[in-house]
Amino acid sequence: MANFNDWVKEVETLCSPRKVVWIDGSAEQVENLKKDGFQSGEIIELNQDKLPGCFYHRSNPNDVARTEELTFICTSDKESAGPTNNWMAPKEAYTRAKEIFKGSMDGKTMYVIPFSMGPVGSQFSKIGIQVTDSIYVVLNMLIMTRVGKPVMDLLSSGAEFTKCLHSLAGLDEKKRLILHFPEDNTIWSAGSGYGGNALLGKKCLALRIASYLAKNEGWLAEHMLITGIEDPQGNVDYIAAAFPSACGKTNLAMILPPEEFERKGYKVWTVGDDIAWLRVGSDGRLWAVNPEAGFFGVAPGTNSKSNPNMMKTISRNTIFTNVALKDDKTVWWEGCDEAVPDNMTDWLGNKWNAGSKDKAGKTLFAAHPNSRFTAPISQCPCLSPKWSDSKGVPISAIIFGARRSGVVPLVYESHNWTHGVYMGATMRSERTAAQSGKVGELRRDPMAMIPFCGYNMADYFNHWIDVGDNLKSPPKIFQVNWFRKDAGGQFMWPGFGENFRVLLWMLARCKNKVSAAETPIGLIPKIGDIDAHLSPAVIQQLLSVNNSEWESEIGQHNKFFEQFGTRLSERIWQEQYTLQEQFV
Ligand code: GTP
Ligand code: SPV
Ligand code: MN
Repeated sequence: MANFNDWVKEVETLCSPRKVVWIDGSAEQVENLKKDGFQSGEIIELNQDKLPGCFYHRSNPNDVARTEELTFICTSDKESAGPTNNWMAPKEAYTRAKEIFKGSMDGKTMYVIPFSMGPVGSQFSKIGIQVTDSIYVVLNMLIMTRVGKPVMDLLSSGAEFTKCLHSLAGLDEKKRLILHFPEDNTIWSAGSGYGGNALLGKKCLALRIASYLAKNEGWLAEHMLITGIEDPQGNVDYIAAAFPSACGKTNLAMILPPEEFERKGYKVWTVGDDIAWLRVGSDGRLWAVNPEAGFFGVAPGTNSKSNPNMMKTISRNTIFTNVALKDDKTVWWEGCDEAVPDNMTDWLGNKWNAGSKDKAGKTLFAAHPNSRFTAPISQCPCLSPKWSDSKGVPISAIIFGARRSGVVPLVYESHNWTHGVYMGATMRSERTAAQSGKVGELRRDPMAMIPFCGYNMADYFNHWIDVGDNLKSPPKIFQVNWFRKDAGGQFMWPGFGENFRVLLWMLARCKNKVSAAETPIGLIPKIGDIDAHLSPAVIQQLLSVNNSEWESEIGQHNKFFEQFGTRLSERIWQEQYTLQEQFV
């Protein structure tokens, strides 16, 4: 592997910046970066009395979410990327991107950020170097990853690293490309300054590149939260849960149990809210690590009732992106604690008042639906003392969660690991604002990984089965759906803190403390075992499995699996046939 200094020199020559600054994360350096950012207008200082250490950023209106259609896996062989990924031949990708990066930092500063995903120096962590011309990206990376001298020491001792090159390239949509070269351990991202497109340690490294490495090294990189639930006796059970983007991971990761459970002594301990790296431990259990060091969470809907722990977390040292700005230089978003104030500036920088409409007469949001906050995980009041343990935490239950207004019950349990893998693989969910595209449209999102799997998804499903074969005590696998609606279009389940009741049922199942009812698709709770303040009729409806709906649902999975040809394990097909037989 080439020396890291050689690589940095190489990209410097390509991008031709005015100067190069190595980021060490010192307080003095951060202050200087902020000052430069305030001066250039890239970031705006917020009210330091009310929001100490906080600042604000508006992204380009054409750059507000991940752009999956411009995201590519560049492997020498197209089949390695598989039918669910966009693919580009590495040679073509490098050639096209070089044209974009050539001189892209003319007159600008090139920042070099050595970072670690996972505790620095742990044998399970991965390090990277991100080069970028955006101060906003640097300040985000300083929160989301571990940056500093210990990482430099590892690099100096010759450690492997992921080469992450990023340039705003004028935020020109025509120059936007998010390229992954798993075979070269390299990421090149141009033309976007937003979230998962630009903070390359996150989705690009910790999921797309990591999933590829994980396949070869025998572990899993997943789009999952990790959290611990402590019972009144002081036992802590950990869960890992995969929900598609903007479907409730952050909220579940720091769920506040309903008061009656708090009084009994239940507690929740957050380990991570977006990404989990999972390994088979020497004890035959599955162990999970959160590779990140911060939260990049959805702002709208976050308030003291839905997520009080997050409200405390983001009260200081937080970056707010694309929310609305009040005239006292504090922030506001739809679904926050405060009624609509007068005289705000919206995420586009325009004056905004309640009822503001666009030219077509459509009501405008003050905050973009995918507006976000970036906050250090260390500020989370319910942070697990084990959040940075290099061994991770042992997982008792894996949860797949979809956003489905119909069909999918509140919760059901798989018969075994392979059936659970099938459940995850066949997940469909309604599209959210976290990615470009039409919100609400139903799309396939196996294991919530459709945008993030760095290799052929058939191999990925097969790898999940292999990992299960290596587990002596596999976690139980469940599917949940907090989003089922009634005939009037209202959510039937109150969600948020109330989800705790469903977690308790799942954990009771893991300990064989409660029985379950058989349905054609898996095991559901018996009415009365979900301890909620809802009428039995509503609970029954939430848990109902409609045979004709499911026959149609399952029938549609054939087409999805067929595209993988013979590459897909017979064991997945077997699950499909067994399920279909239930309906004939
Ligand atoms: P990413 O950061 O994009 O990966 O999203 P996420 O999965 O962490 O989603 P998050 O927890 O930020 O929630 C996204 C949206 O779903 C927010 O608007 C929440 O208010 C809403 N939400 C979360 N949990 C629930 C729930 O239990 N019920 C309902 N109805 N909405 C929820
Ligand atoms: C997601 O979209 O799943 C996110 C936000 O967590 S981003 O970092 O943009 O990927
Ligand atoms: Mn996410």
